[in-house]
Amino acid sequence: MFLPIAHFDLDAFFASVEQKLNPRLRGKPVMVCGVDPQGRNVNRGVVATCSYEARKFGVKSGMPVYQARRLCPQGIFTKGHFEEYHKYSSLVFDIMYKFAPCVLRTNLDEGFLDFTGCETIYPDTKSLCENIRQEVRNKVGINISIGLANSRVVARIATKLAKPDGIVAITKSGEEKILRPLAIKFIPGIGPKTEISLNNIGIKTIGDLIKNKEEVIKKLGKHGLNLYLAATGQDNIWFEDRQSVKSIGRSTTFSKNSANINFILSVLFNLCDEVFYELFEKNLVAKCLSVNVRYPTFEDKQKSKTLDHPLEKTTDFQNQAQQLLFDIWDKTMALRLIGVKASNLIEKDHSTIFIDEKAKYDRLTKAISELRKKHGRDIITSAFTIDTSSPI
Ligand code: TTP
Ligand code: MG
Repeated sequence: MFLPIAHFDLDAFFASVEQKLNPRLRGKPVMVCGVDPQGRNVNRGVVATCSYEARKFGVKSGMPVYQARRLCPQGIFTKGHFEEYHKYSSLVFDIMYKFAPCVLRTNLDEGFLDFTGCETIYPDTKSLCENIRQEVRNKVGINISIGLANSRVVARIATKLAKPDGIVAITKSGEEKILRPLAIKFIPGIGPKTEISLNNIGIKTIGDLIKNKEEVIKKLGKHGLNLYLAATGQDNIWFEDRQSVKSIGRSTTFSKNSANINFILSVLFNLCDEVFYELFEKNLVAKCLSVNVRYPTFEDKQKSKTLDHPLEKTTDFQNQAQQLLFDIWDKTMALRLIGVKASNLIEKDHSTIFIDEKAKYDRLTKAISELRKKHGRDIITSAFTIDTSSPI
């Protein structure tokens, strides 16, 4: 069966990584706490995620830890491991890059594969995705669910139906039969408030929403139209490559506190490189750059700079970030975390491509970006960014 779009999402991602790292946690209800969705340490008393064994007790992401303890007193509560989640995420994405011509990473544990135009090489994307699942299971050791369809929105709904550890394919003709009876909360973009307000006017299923198109649009305006498009299997604004992003940032908590300037700069340059290429991919440029650090005492410092002109080269980006870092760090005190963020984002002005030097650099950036999409991020890196593993 050929369906062009696949969506994948790792099962209970942070908890699965913890179970993989620590065999004693396998098969047990595990709650991961004290991290945000990017795996960064946070002081919040909520469960970031929990294993499927814990979900049987009613524990959910975002639930206060005390409530989770009450529901599942025998559960194992563990803190998160940021570097490991990033490492496992890269392992999974490397497999995706190997199989798919176009990979869109939407989250650490989630993304889309686009096989449009690949009918000849991949006449059966469902068996291909079964192979991908197998490879992730064998090489990475965690479970993954995949949804296949003709559009991103339906593929994403299919993944929800496939969970845990499954695959679901929804063809165009199957859409009506499978989607219409589902509760409206299956539509991406419907939060609890919209769900209640639509339920209150008798709209409970996707089929109800389609039948009451005019009423939904009257009630919710443009949002209503987007929901209608999603309900009928058409990609709406949430599924276009996001242009409305407000900022793009990356940060790393070191495995050990470090004052080693070479190490710190290599991490900073690596983060800059990731942000730079993500901006490039989204056709955006930043008008503001910020760098933040965290000291072992958990004191945070941040410095931002509004830029006179967009930074068109990775090296300019890195130099600017280095200056900001040196404004907030005396090069001697140990650091615990470092981050970089590009904000005040605007669409790239293509007129600049007529300037020779810039055009040349853009072609280089594009070539590197394509290589990374195909073979993984590590296929080509700046020499400055290599030494990221030795904080001392
Ligand atoms: P999800 O993919 O939403 O959840 P999950 O992978 O834990 O479980 P599943 O996909 O099988 O339903 O999120 C990916 C990771 O992001 C998750 O493992 C932990 C983190 N996360 C949070 O820290 N807080 C949250 O509220 C959510 C939803 C996720
Ligand atoms: Mg997941």
